[in-house]
Amino acid sequence: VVRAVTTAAAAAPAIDPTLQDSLKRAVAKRAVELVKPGMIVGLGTGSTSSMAIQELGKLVSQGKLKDVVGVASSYQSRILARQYGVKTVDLNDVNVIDFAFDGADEVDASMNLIKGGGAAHTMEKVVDAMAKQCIILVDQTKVVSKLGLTFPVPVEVLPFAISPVLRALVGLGGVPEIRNALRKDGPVITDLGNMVVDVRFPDGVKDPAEMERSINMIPGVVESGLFVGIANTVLVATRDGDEITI
Ligand code: ABF
Repeated sequence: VVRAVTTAAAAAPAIDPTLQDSLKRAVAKRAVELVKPGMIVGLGTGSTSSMAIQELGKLVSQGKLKDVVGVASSYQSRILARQYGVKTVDLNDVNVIDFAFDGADEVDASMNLIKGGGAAHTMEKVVDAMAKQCIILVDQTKVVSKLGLTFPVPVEVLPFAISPVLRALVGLGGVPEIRNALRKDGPVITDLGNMVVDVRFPDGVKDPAEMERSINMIPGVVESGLFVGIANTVLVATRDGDEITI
């Protein structure tokens, strides 16, 4: 069942992980049904995108999607694509991406997103923004009335500039924390060699577009995990087995 959502739900309560996985698989399959032979496909990162890459690989190996190539948004998705028989090309070798699928950590009713829980949001943003059609795949726990109330905003930062960036993020009203800073194996380092700072906003993100701009203007910030105006469709799997489009 596909029906339109006109208002955002409040954040849904957590659900059983096995059910959540089956919901992710359902939207992953649905997204891959939209891929046509010959398309250049942006491959997102994360658990839902991984399922979509697997499903894409199945269709490719069945000969149903000839001449499809993927553009990976991380080493993880590139390796997975190779493992499942989906050929990949470098982003710089294509002029356009026909279709991209990707996951998200939070989604609001205007299709603004928080991404970057998997530390891959910089490359994801480039791939998703290049796509003629970008579809975001989530289960209902990710749909929120206001971004940032429960999930922090990830920001990729040049290690060289970490201190001034942390101060500037405090200046924007955030409570920044370097991801895994205190772990024995050190902080998280992205595929691009940078650090990730998770920024909590106690009252959530009031104006996602303005906040995205403000964060990205800080010298030393590589990219923020706020995605505004990039998603064309959000496919939400609900616990009732419905798929809802925003
Ligand atoms: C990536 O994977 C990230 O931007 C996001 O953090 C995460 C999505 O979550 P999931 O693993 O649940 O698909 O897309």
